[in-house]
Amino acid sequence: MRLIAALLLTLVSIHAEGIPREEYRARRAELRRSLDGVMVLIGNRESDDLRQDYLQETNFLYLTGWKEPNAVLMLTRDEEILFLPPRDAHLELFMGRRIAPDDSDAAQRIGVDKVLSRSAMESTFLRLSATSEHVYTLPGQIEAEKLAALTPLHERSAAQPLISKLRMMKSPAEIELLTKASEATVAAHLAAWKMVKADEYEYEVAGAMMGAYRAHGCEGNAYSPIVGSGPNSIILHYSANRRRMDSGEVLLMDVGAECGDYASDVTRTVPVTGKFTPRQKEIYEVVLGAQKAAIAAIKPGMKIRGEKSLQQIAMDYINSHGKDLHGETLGKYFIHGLSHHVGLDVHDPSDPNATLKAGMVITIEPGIYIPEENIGVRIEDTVLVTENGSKNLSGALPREVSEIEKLVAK
Ligand SMILES: [Mn+2]
Repeated sequence: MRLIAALLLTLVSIHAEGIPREEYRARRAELRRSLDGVMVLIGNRESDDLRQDYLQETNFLYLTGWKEPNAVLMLTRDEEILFLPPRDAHLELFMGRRIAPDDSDAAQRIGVDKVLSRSAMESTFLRLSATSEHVYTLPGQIEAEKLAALTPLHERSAAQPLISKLRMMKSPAEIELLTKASEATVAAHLAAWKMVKADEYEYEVAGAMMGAYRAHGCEGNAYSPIVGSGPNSIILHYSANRRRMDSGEVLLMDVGAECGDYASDVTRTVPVTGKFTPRQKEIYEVVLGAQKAAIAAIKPGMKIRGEKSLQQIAMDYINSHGKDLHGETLGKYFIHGLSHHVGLDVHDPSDPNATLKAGMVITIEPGIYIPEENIGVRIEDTVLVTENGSKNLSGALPREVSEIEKLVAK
């Protein structure tokens, strides 16, 4: 009995910890139904850069869950074949044992229909492409281009729109991981706020945040942490994090955890000394108002950008609240997009013209950056679109001025 209970517990936790293998198969099955030809997807190679961990190409990861280098996937309506490099005993001394194409149980262990050696790629591609006239590839994948060049008369089609269409709609297992990543990110921001003070370096704050979400069971960063104080708060993708913070400045933290390969993307802007100046507070309230207006407008059918979109709602709010030092409206300081999809990638691929549907996960991140005043404020949450509106996955992290001033160390 006890053994069965332990086994059940393991099964449950496997499910809670990641994407079940059947889901990868279902994703491929759905994609394959939309194909009229051969899709060739190239997994990432090993990086020579020792500062970089191996990262699988995320479309490849989405469809296979396979995280080892130099794999290739071919899909048609009728077949799915994963190509792996042959066993390399010398390499395995350095990298550990890997599944190889001549392992009899390779396909079963990976969960795909068929595994072949990379040496069979050309002949298999020619066989698969003989029965149709389309080859689907991702941009910039040279190995796929070389294969496609073997069938010069075939029509070339883009793989990304077909995969993005699936990736935009999150499954319950994906939503669970995105929620976990967001909760760990909330904990990281709260941990950082407790230690923020003048004369500290930005990287100390970044380090505390990275430690906090790892302590919450998330394996790493969804992107390079952006911790920018004072003049750095106005630089959108500042990630050097080398400056010493001063009192009287704002500190912008755009930091998100990755959990089971899924990202969270959360930004808060706090006063270094625990109290905003009146002007900082003024700008902050405009950004917060814009964010609330946009989040309140999220529902299925809404658009992210364009006419009558979430972007428009945020921009209208910013342009109708507050002024710069010259009496002009603030919209010109909101210089980036309000929203993007979040998933395996922090900027998850999406169809820019798609309307929102329940099950999509997006950010809402208005910002105002005024170089002349060294004030940059961005407030960003990761939000699930629901049938009736939305659920803010990082909503447990306070946004109100009074709450932030209470929580940031004096
Ligand atoms: Mn973002």
